[in-house]
Amino acid sequence: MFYNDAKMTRIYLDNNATTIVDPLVRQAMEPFFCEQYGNPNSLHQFGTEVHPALRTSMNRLYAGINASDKDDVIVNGCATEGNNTVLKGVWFDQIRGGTKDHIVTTSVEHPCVGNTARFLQTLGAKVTFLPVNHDGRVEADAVRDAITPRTALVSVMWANNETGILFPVREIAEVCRDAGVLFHTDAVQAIGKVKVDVAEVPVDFLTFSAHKFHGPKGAGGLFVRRGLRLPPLLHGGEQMGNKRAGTVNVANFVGMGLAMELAVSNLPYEDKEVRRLRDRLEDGLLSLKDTMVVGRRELRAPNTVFLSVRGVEGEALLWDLNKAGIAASTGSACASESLEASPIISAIGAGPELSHTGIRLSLSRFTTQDEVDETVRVFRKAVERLRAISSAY
Ligand code: C6P
Repeated sequence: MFYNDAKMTRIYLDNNATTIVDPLVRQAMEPFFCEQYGNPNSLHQFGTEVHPALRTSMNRLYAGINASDKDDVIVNGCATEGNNTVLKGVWFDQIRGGTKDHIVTTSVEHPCVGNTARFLQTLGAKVTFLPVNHDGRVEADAVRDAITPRTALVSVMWANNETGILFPVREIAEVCRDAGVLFHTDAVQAIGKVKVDVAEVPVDFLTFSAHKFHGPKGAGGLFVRRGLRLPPLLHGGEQMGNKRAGTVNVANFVGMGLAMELAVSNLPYEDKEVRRLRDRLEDGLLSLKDTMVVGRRELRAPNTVFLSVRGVEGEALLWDLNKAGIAASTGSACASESLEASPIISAIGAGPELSHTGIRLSLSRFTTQDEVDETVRVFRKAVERLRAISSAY
């Protein structure tokens, strides 16, 4: 259990929004603020002395996703940047003015994919937003059926941020490879939760974000398969081999590399212990009547549960939990001010009476059993209180 100075409970179950920086990561970053603060592009010792740390970090990123040294990993500012780079890059390089003008994606991507695709529509791109099925997934057959001779790119996330549902990216990647169409996956919610191996899954582009796996905010990565070109989103200096201009954030880059290594080495713990705690939490919450979890357990990342509680507004529940020191969310953190129903709840075909009742709880390797048990206790009390005053229940 975490306590703040006033000995208030602080339980953090919003790890799909962001994660605590691992103390080892913070320690590794520290020398790069006030000691080794040189610009790595400078030719003097202040610049060159950071090179070994950057090389180590890059090697850790390659190893973490099993990329080959012929592939590219471009370090950038966040997954939003990586996803924009892929969609807009393919638009500029492959679609604009060519014979291909079609992108296939899903209706449940993060807004940095969905809204970028919508922006490209205004420039003339044709976009298919595939709906998810009752399992909350898009199957490879649906992708195969959506591909036309004009399709340039398919973009399907590895794991959904709201439900944790894992998409069949390997099958989808194979469909795309066979059809000669580029395939991008947003693996933000997959790294550190399930194995992500670009040698096994033939993706062309893959994006990730350090703050989702106990690294710093403001650091992301974009994998680009060998031989593929992607114009930079940011033009300017020659950093990242002309693929991403702007002075490298050395501390963040170093932190992300170590965070990746730790995330991958902790995968067995994630799969066993985080999964056990998530299942314990889920079982505790499901013992309340009229509750429903979105997505079958075996199809979900081990840390996430997205629950619908009949007769209770997700926001009201969130508020009660927050008052008790427990952090959860009703969905994506960046849509938390939207009054729209959660797209995933709508997408799985739940009726309007369920559309505002969703709540996401997401664990990490720092979550303890005490925290889970306390959350179940507080959650049950909050639901009973809210249902007692609800006219809809
Ligand atoms: N999702 C959530 O609460 P950035 O912050 O740009 O590094 O990551 C954006 C992003 C992209 N793809 C997926 C699948 C994501 O989950 C996120 C971030 C958070 O669900 C904050 S909105």
